Amino acid sequence: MAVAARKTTSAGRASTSVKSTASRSGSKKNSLPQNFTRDEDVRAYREMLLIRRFEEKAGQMYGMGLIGGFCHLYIGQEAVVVGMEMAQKDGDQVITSYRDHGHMIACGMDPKGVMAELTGRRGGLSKGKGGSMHMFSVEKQFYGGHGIVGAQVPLGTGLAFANRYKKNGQVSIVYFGDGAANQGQVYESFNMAELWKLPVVYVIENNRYAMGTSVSRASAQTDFSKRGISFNIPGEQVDGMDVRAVRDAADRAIQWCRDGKGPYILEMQTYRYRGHSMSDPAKYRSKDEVQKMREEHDPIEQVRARLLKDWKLSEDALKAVDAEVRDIVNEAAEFATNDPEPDPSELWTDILK
Ligand SMILES: Cc1ncc(C[n+]2csc(CCOP(=O)(O)OP(=O)(O)O)c2C)c(N)n1
Ligand SMILES: [Mg+2]
Repeated sequence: MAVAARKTTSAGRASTSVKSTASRSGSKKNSLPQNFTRDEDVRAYREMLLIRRFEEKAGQMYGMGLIGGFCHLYIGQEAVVVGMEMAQKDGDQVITSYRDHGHMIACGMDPKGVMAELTGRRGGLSKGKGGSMHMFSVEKQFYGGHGIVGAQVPLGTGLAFANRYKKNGQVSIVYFGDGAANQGQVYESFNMAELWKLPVVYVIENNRYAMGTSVSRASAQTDFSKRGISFNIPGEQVDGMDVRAVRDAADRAIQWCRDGKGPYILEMQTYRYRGHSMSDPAKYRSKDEVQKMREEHDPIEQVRARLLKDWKLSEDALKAVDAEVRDIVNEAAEFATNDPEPDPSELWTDILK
């Protein structure tokens, strides 16, 4: 498949707060994030807000018993997937873990289809038979949704292998968590990716916890940008709460891949506001810690403040965006509540025999 035009354009550069570390030689790199244009800030605000409101609604519906099984919310981490997506071109692939609703929405998958899959309805993206962790879209180049920690890393590396084989110019974006980063299969993938110069960006979403275990308790090397050093893969630490810093780093990483230079690692320093899943009361951290992140680093509030102060958008203009987003989410929730469940005969379809 040919790669279409870039989804967004970049504006000028200015100094803000990205933390860039390891380059190919492991030395420090001090590049500065690009400022967004007004339209880019509006787009980032709208997309992050859509994910936030969608996830809040999913949380409510879970509480009402409309969603069963596991449900891992992405609230707090929105800038990562939106900033990455802003740097991608049509045709680039995305693959991630079970914390996947935000990734699907950022890929342009229909929120109605995602929500109806959460409630196990016919109109769900996997016909109501997959649930939160198992959705795919070939059309939007989204390859799941994987419940086995780290499993998406070799699979995403395989997508990159296919891209290189076909010489199609596409890049595979592989997301995984700080916990997953300690898995053996990740390093087997790193080795092959660098050896064969595969076009893959490994995005490590360091949200500080793997279930109830903090990074410092589980990881001997807590700087995840350095995890590729043994394989000569460059890496950067990025302020994953600042969508501009994410987009800026993503631009560099994706260009590196498109230039045929092989894989690239981005450690996104982010935070999840909710528990690991809906059943986690999150007693392993203080309420103050969460509150501080919300108050001082919230990715959506940062853009909102810029829209008001720097771009002089009115409160009414922002309210209009909020209302549009709420309508989309309410419509998705209504559909996901009223759509019928799959027919029992569907138990015997879509199965590998
Ligand atoms: C192979 C495997 N081991 C253990 C689990 C149980 N498990 C589910 S999520 C998780 C934590 C992963 O944390 P991280 O990679 O940081 O991702 P996050 O949930 O923070 O997004 C664990 C241990 C699993 N699903 N698969
Ligand atoms: Mg984690």
